[in-house]
Amino acid sequence: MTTTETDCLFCKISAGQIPAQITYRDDQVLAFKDVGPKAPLHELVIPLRHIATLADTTAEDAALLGRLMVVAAERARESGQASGGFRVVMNAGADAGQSVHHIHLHLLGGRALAWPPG
Ligand code: DGP
Repeated sequence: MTTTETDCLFCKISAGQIPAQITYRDDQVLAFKDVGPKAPLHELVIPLRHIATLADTTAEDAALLGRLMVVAAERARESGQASGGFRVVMNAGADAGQSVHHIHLHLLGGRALAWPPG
């Protein structure tokens, strides 16, 4: 089931109301290129269902969260840009720098990635 929030940027992207470079879509998950890429490969993987932050998830969301990871891995493979490795990260809340309040995995690759992130 998909739910959308009127003011949510990523709900608007999933509804086609705001353009994005879509790389993957199924009945629950969407992936698209980040508008300000921080690596040669930088895509966002989101659920179609609006969930504001990872802190709002419960055990009922486990399968959906797993699907986000599986899609990220598929995109890493299919992109051809992550043979040396890749990273998936989800910012949750203000201190982590979450700026769009619809959960999303960042898929980053195509260059060596420093650790730890800032
Ligand atoms: P975060 O800071 O973790 O909430 O990441 C939000 C990401 O969303 C950030 O890397 C930039 C990206 N972003 C923001 N607005 C847009 C947009 O309109 N289109 C696309 N494709 N990405 C966006």
